[in-house]
Amino acid sequence: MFAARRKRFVEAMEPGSIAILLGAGLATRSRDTHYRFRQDSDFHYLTGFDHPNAALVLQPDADAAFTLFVEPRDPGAETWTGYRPGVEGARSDFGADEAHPIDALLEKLPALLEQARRVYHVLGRDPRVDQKLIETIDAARLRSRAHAPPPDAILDPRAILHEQRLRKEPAEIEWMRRAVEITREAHAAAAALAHAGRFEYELEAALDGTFRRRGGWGPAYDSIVGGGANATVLHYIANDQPLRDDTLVLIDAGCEYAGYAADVTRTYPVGGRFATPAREIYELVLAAQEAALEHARPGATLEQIHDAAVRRLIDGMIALRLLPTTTLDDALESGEFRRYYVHRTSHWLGLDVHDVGAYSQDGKPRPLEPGMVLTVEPGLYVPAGEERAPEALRGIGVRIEDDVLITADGHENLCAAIPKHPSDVEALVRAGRPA
Ligand SMILES: [Mn+2]
Repeated sequence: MFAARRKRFVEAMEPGSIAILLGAGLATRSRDTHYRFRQDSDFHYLTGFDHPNAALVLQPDADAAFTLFVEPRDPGAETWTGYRPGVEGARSDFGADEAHPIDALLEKLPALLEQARRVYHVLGRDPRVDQKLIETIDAARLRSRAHAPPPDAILDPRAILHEQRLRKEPAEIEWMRRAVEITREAHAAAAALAHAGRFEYELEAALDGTFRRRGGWGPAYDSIVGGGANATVLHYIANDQPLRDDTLVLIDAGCEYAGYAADVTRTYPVGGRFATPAREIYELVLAAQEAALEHARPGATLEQIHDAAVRRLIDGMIALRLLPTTTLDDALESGEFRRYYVHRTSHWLGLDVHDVGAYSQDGKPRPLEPGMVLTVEPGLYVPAGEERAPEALRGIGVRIEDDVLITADGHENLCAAIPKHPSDVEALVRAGRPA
């Protein structure tokens, strides 16, 4: 699978070029402790090599078409931090034609660049590599009368790679299904705890527990568990407040499985019964999501999906007296709906939760194609201090988010098994006991 991806990548490179990509290092959490290692998504995509401080070189025209630079075996270090494949493992287990210790990268760069016409490299990741690259190209330019001409451009490999990653392979779709299935169970476990007196972190713990118990990496992004007005704070991750009766709790949480993210939001009524007016807002957001999902098909655009959601939301905002206008056109023109719906409706989903891939082509929204995976996540948030809103609506936030695979004739909602209709989410909460 990784070899096939490298082959497709290399086929899109310009003739006579070389690609040099760096893997991720360890990130410091505090003093001498690190965050758990996660490989750079592009590096993982091309190699499956999930160990820190590696680099890859692709030279389609050379004998060694695929070279890995890795941390060498080191029994002393491995006692502390665990197994490393080392140079030998890079060849035997990861298919490298050649492998070297990562410390040799800088010194080998000049020889690698000798025959290259173009260099694919992401600048700004490691200043030492950037510096060496520029020095080498400069030195070659001075010698170019006697030698082959130096590379005349440094190109961004992501232009190729991210188009590739945008269209998911069958295996990737299976991992995403698995990530969503674990997320379904996690949401059910958290929803069962959505009772007055419970703390937001108790729900988060249920999410985390399910993600890990079922073999996921953990949350694909910091889980949002926002009770009451915390639901109106879009990236609320403190998750340290108690839940109160007659409020909602918004949970935006997805499992990462085999590197792939699920990204799912549900909004649950604390205690298991939607009160008015929270129910009206909930039903409005659900209707907006259904309207948006109708446009999730080949040839349509994220712009059309967003537009369908916005129009339905505006209808509801007018009915709820959230807007001073009474017509859709006025509301669209004034943009005042953005007071309550500040984000877009969709983003790509894959190895990264906000996955890579261009959103437009030639300055226009790009048409959807089979194999693309995206979220559809309308919401409505009335800030607690928004004095222009009817008082009863202040502090209510709702979002409903599904993950969708574009198919040949429409879409498959990967989250179809995660309840979202009002009576079904009420039942999920009531399946648990009050605190
Ligand atoms: Mn999302």
